[in-house]
Amino acid sequence: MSENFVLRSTPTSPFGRKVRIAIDALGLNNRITVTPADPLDENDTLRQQNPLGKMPCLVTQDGSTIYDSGIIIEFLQDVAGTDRLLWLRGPERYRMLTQARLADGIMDASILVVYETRFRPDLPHSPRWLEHQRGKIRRGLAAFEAAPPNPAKTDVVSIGLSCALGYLDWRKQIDWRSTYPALVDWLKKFSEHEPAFERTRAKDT
Ligand SMILES: N[C@@H](CCC(=O)N[C@@H](CS)C(=O)NCC(=O)O)C(=O)O
Repeated sequence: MSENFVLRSTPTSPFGRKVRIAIDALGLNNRITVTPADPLDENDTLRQQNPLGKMPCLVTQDGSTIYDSGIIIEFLQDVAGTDRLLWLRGPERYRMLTQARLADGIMDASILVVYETRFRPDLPHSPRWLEHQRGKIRRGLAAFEAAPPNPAKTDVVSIGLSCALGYLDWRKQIDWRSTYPALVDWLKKFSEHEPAFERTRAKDT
C-alpha cells in the first residue's frame, strides 16, 4: 500500500505553495493532507516537527519529518518515481539547484520585508534594512529577467520563480511588474502551461 503524508503549511505560505505545486504536478494530491501550521504559536506541533518552527514541513506515516521546501520536493519526486522536477545528476542538476536557490533567496528577502512590519509594528522601521532586502529581490529578479527559464516546463526553477512572483504580487514588496517585462510575460506563459499555479493560489492573494 502506498504511503500517505501530512504537509504542514498555510495556504498563503510562498514556500508552502512551492510544495503544493509540486504535489499537484506530480499527481500526488490524493496522498497528501495539508494541515495548517502557525509558526507564531509556541504550542503548535510545528516546532517539534521542525526545530526551526518553519513551514512547509512534511510528516511521514511513521512520524518522521522532512524539510525544507527544496528537500520535500526532491523527496516527493522520488515518491512519484520521476526526475521531472529536478535532474538526478550531471551539471544540469547543479545549474537547476542554483537557480532554485536564487528564487528561494528572493522569497526569503521578500518575507523579511513583510516581517519587519509584522514583528516590529510599533517601532520605526529601518529603511536601510528594508532597502538591503529589496536590493536582493531586485538583483535576483534582474538575473531571471536576463535569462528566464523555459515557461513551458514545470521544474524546481519555474516552481520557485512563480511562487516568488506570486508572493510579490500579493504583498507588493516592490512593484516588479513595471520593471521586469520579460518576467511578466514569463509568469503569464508559465501559469497557462502549469494549471497548478492557479490551483494553489490562496483566496484573496
Ligand atoms: N528555507 C525554508 C524557508 C521556509 C520559510 O521561511 N517559511 C516561512 C513561511 S513562508 C516561515 O515558516 N516563517 C516562520 C518563521 O520564520 O518563524 C524552506 O525552503 O522551506
